[in-house]
Amino acid sequence: MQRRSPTRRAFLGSSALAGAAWSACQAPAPESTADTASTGTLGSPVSRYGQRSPFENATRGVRTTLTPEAASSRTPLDETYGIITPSALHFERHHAGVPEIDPANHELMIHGLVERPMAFSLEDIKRLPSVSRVHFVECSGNSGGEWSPAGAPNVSLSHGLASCSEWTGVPLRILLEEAGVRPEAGWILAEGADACLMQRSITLEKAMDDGLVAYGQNGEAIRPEQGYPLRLILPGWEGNTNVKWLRRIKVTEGPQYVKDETSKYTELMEDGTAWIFTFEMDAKSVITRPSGGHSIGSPGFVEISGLAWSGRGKIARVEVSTDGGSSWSDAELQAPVYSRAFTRFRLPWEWDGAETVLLSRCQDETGYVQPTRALLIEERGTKSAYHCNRIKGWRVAADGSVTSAEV
Ligand SMILES: Nc1nc2c(c(=O)[nH]1)N[C@H]1C(S)=C(S)[C@@H](COP(=O)(O)O)O[C@H]1N2
Ligand SMILES: [Mo]
Repeated sequence: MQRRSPTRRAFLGSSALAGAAWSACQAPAPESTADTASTGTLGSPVSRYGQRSPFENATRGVRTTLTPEAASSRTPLDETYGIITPSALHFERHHAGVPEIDPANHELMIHGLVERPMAFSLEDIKRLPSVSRVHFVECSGNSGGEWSPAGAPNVSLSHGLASCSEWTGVPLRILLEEAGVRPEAGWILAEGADACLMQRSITLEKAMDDGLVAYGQNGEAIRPEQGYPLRLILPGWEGNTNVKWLRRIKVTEGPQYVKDETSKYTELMEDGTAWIFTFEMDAKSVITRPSGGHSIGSPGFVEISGLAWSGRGKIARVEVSTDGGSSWSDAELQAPVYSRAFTRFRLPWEWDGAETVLLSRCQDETGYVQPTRALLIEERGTKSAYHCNRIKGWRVAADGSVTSAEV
């Protein structure tokens, strides 16, 4: 019988690196018969809607805050590959639960400082020119625990309020132009159809630049948790402004100072003043494998892999340190690198079995470099809960176990 796995020789020949990888493994696989159980038996028939393998069990980490409805769930970033978050694992943040909306009864109203107030049905919106773009959504409260020296123990808890999808929809500019924005307009107010009528003020400049009214996520309709049937995507801007279940846009002269931009989502400074409308997410990176809770096993080859993203454009560079910050190496960035999207970075590593700390540091195309915790505190003090983007460290112990490092 023909073996389907590559022989040791073929594997070694493929590249020097693969050779190193292979030498870390114990021994070539025996002539396995593990696959014969399925080869002699007919498999399952076709299905209408696919499911993952019953052997896969990655789940969102669920944390109930005030009530089950006002809660968040986190993406297990260490259990996703590439740059796209599977829709079923996209993090969730709801202030009043997930409404069930029949698209046949849903409309998006555009009114206020416009020539022609309009109401768009889903059908109307889907007739208009569409675009698909890959963008992350990140809650500005993501990594809030990283203000403390050690931070959260695993990457789901430290960075899991961020996910990345391919969003399809109509540029908001097209809808606003249909309605005819009046010259005195400077902002818009976006409102969701959930029980709390989530609202945020957004600059007209951003709305016209790259705002997207999305109905598609990763090739199918947006999931209810992500705002079905319509959500606002404001690439790179804090998650809260990406209003889900979008039902109304009011064009206004100035911002409205609604509750979610005054009582929350502001940054308290040391002198007691607060920053408001801190929209852009600063560049951030984190090593997802290996990360807290993992065990590397025996010394030898380990690929270090992680994610980097910036609300200001493309990721230009990611450096990784495998010695607690004494030296840094450039990680390889997976192409294509999209603007305001997750960027996958990888670095081959030969672990010698000694205790060490792994770090990643990214830079975006504006030249901005991800800060250390000390630098971030120097700039912003310790009173703000949101927008923490400091460098994260993972300690690898001599037994191969990985925990969060104080950096
Ligand atoms: N209508 C509405 N939009 C909303 C929210 C909400 O509760 N209601 N939560 C916001 C917050 S705080 C975040 S971080 C993102 C989360 O998007 P996701 O649940 O698709 O990950 O949606 C934003 N849009
Ligand atoms: Mo959020």
